Amino acid sequence: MVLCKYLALLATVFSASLAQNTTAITDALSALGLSSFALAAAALNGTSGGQALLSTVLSGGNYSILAPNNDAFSQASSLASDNTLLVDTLAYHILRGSFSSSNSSTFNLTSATSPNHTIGRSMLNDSAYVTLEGNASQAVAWTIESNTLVFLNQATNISIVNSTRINGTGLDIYTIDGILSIPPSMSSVLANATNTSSIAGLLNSTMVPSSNGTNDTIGNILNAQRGITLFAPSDSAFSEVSSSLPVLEGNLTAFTTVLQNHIINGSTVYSSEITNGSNFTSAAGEPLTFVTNSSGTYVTSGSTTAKIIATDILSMNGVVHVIDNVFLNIASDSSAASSAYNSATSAATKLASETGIISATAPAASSSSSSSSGSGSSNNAGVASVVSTYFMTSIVAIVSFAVFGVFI
Ligand SMILES: *[C@@H]1O[C@H](CO)[C@@H](O)[C@H](O)[C@H]1NC(C)=O
Ligand SMILES: *[C@@H]1O[C@H](CO)[C@@H](O)[C@H](O)[C@H]1NC(C)=O
Ligand SMILES: *[C@@H]1O[C@H](CO)[C@@H](O)[C@H](O)[C@H]1NC(C)=O
Ligand SMILES: *[C@@H]1O[C@H](CO)[C@@H](O)[C@H](O)[C@H]1NC(C)=O
Ligand SMILES: *[C@@H]1O[C@H](CO)[C@@H](O)[C@H](O)[C@H]1NC(C)=O
Ligand SMILES: *[C@@H]1O[C@H](CO)[C@@H](O)[C@H](O)[C@H]1NC(C)=O
Ligand SMILES: *[C@@H]1O[C@H](CO)[C@@H](O)[C@H](O)[C@H]1NC(C)=O
Ligand SMILES: *[C@@H]1O[C@H](CO)[C@@H](O)[C@H](O)[C@H]1NC(C)=O
Ligand SMILES: *[C@@H]1O[C@H](CO)[C@@H](O)[C@H](O)[C@H]1NC(C)=O
Ligand SMILES: *[C@@H]1O[C@H](CO)[C@@H](O)[C@H](O)[C@H]1NC(C)=O
Ligand SMILES: *[C@@H]1O[C@H](CO)[C@@H](O)[C@H](O)[C@H]1NC(C)=O
Ligand SMILES: CC(=O)N[C@H]1CO[C@H](CO)[C@@H](O)[C@@H]1O
Repeated sequence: MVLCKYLALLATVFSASLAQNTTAITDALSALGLSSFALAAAALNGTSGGQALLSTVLSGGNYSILAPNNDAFSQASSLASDNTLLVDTLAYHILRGSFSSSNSSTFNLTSATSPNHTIGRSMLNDSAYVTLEGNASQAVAWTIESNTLVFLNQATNISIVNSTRINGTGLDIYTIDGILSIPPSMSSVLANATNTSSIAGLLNSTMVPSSNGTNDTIGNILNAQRGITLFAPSDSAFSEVSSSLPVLEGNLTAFTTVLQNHIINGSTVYSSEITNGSNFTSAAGEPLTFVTNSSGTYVTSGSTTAKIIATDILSMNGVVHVIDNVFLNIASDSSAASSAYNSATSAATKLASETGIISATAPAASSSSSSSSGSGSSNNAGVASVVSTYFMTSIVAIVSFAVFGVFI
């Protein structure tokens, strides 16, 4: 019935490679009881984007399909009325690559050696929903909690409830018990995540001149960047420095530099890419160094070390990690910032073809820095004079330079 219609459709519209093993696919989908998923996939035929997605996935290569079960679909009324959202949502449910090393049925989307969080890349690359660096497609993050695989950043727990490999194809199908939501903009992620309402409010209420000469919130300016890793101080971290904040906010230059020292510009660095001893360059051009030990992972900027207390909060244009301290670091190095941004941008071209688990060994973010490591105070003095020159001549230039960290 539904399945047969779906398969007939695929056979006529799409490449022969699927038709080759129609029987196996029919068996797999019906054995998994995925009639709603089959119906949704069939609806992809209605748009050119959907046809492109299906023909890519079905014409060869390894993909892992996270197929919501019928109960999950029955609760997703908004999908039915919006074809673009349907295509993009289904694209977010298809991971690039195979995550299972054996042909046998398993619920595991990862190997035992994976880091706590496992990150894979989906097929979602519509710029209406994802603006990562290098046109990378959006990531999906999951973890194992009490022997159950759970997807992160979802309003409710979504788990894998069954899986199968379709013989004769590169396709693994994992049945999941919910529909994954696509990561929203960084400002809405911050407004919604646990412990990040202070920074959300601060970014939303601080107006700065944007590159086109109009005033805009820092939140909107950050949302417009491609590839941002934000180390977001928690609400309690902000309350501990509350006496410094008004002073800082009164000086846009200092405020912007402090904020930049919480950001890696041009690179979306997931927790799996942060290893003991890794060293990235902040958007202010200063080192962000990482230490992992039995009590957790820590990040240092200037003289302040913070513990990373939540990771891999995905956004449309990057990722947020929550930290338990504010880096009140006004040091900056513009040439180190541009050089790090430039090398991140060139490394990012590889991301579009990335498959499998995203980890530190994958071709991902790299950092480079030509920063001289002089003492804090002499560095600050040099930066301060550069900053005040800019500040006097053109606040528009300094702030947009400062926020983007790349344009000079
Ligand atoms: C899991 O999938 C297999 C086929 O791969 C099927 O035989 C079995 O009934 C499914 N179990 C559930 C609980 O859906
Ligand atoms: C699927 O798309 C093809 C090509 O656009 C069209 O010929 C066919 O009628 C469509 N089928 C359905 C069921 O919409
Ligand atoms: C692993 O990730 C889960 C979900 O984010 C978190 O609750 C747990 O504390 C993490 N465990 C470790 C050891 O980091
Ligand atoms: C915010 O979180 C709530 C509960 O976790 C969820 O229902 C809602 O959809 C989220 N809103 C956004 C904009 O992500
Ligand atoms: C897939 O092939 C393997 C061996 O290649 C076989 O053991 C397994 O039963 C097949 N699965 C299905 C669903 O036919
Ligand atoms: C199709 O799948 C069956 C098992 O389901 C397998 O025996 C057969 O080799 C597959 N055919 C092709 C052409 O790969
Ligand atoms: C930003 O502030 C405006 C008005 O102050 C408010 O309406 C909006 O909800 C805020 N947005 C976020 C993401 O906090
Ligand atoms: C931007 O804000 C500044 C400071 O509040 C103000 O002087 C300026 O007129 C504003 N510019 C625009 C284009 O609104
Ligand atoms: C200026 O840039 C901001 C992004 O920072 C954007 O929201 C705004 O619409 C732009 N304004 C004009 C007039 O282009
Ligand atoms: C703003 O902060 C910078 C350091 O980042 C400092 O050099 C400058 O003097 C401050 N400006 C004012 C008006 O206090
Ligand atoms: C990080 O890189 C910077 C710039 O290359 C260097 O000065 C600093 O010593 C490095 N820190 C660590 C802990 O490796
Ligand atoms: C069903 C299954 O194979 N579960 C395994 C998934 O991986 C975790 C961690 O490696 C194991 O503990 C489960 O037994």
